[in-house]
Amino acid sequence: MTITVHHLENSRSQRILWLLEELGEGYEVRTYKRHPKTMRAPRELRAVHPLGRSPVVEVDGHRLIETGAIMDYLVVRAGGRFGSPADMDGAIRYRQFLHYAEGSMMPPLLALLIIGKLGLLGRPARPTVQRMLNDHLDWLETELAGRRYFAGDIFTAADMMMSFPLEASRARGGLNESRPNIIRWLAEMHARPAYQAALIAGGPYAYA
Ligand SMILES: N[C@@H](CCC(=O)N[C@@H](CS)C(=O)NCC(=O)O)C(=O)O
Repeated sequence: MTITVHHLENSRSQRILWLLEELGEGYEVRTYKRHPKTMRAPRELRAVHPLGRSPVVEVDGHRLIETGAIMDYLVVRAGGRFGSPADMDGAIRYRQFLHYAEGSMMPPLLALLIIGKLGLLGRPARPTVQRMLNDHLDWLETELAGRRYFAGDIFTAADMMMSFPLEASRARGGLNESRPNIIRWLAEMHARPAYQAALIAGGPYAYA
């Protein structure tokens, strides 16, 4: 059965294409362009799901939203490939990062995006939000000091989930070579053949 990914260009739904490439699954991409001024998704996406956000995935007769939940479903469906490590510590970290990426890390990044759009009006809020993001980046840098991947020694869907917040941090959150473990990890992610194949499938993506 065909898997259909409703994908907004330049967005976090890129991660779903990446996972499907890693899994070697066939899939169809419907790409939506952002409004050139507002950068919002087009109205057609609301016909797919009332929230009008991406990703939306049609699979096995279901229509799924929410990147982490979609990843979880696709991993389980594939017999656990790129899923939880077998050891308990690894399993806990896997689940933690699968949820943390959108639940905790994206909110300050979204705030920074809005602050940037507000120009002078947003300026007073910037240092506070930047400090919040720095706390995340400092912690993640130490997490990757002793481990190659977020869950442990093996590459998992938790790494794919963490890619977008860390790419966005590099684009607008001050992440740079002063945090070498994160930068090393990002370079390794970007070098994966499936990551590169997903870029071709997904069209414009400013964060790679
Ligand atoms: N937590 C959700 C966030 C979904 C979301 O906000 N997607 C953005 C893409 S970066 C979107 O569709 N934005 C379109 C808009 O705001 O109009 C998920 O991970 O799926």
